[in-house]
Amino acid sequence: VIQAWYMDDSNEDQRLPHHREPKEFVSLDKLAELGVLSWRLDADNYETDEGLKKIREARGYSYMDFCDICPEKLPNYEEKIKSFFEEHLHTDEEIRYCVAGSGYFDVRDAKDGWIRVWVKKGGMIVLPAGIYHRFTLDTDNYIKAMRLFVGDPIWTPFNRPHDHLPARKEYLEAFVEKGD
Ligand code: KMT
Ligand code: NI
Repeated sequence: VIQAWYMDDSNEDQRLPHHREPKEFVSLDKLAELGVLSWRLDADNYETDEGLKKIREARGYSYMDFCDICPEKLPNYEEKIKSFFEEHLHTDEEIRYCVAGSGYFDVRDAKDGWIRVWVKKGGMIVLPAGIYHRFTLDTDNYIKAMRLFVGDPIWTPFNRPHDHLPARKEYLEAFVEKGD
């Protein structure tokens, strides 16, 4: 339910997979080294799932809502789709649990290459505060995601560059500088 790979640098449709030739897959361990955590959960039973409950308790994810990304349900759909795909960071974790559909979360690696993380039904992903990233639907054009947050949510995106933010500096110290 979660697969990741290095992207090519073609300017074709953002909803296409953009594999390199030959394909270069990225392991979930490598994602974890960048601070990107992931789990496989039972999306058909998210209301009662003990696995989800444990993660929420352990990580303090008290807030929860759903984001249904299709033209009928998302106000200002075209505008939002565009802004999701602008490279940005947040000052808090971005936590998404795909309960239907699928989508691509692109994250920057330590050398500024794009890794495309394909999250499908049952996949939950945590992007750490301060990582540059973006989101797009894939060619199936639909995702329903649970959004989680520690306390009152702050969704503000800071488009790149925002390198002076403490969240950015802390991210680099924790996950990038040590690795090189
Ligand atoms: C975000 O912050 O990029 C989003 O909420 C994208 C939609 S969640 C699948
Ligand atoms: Ni974001």
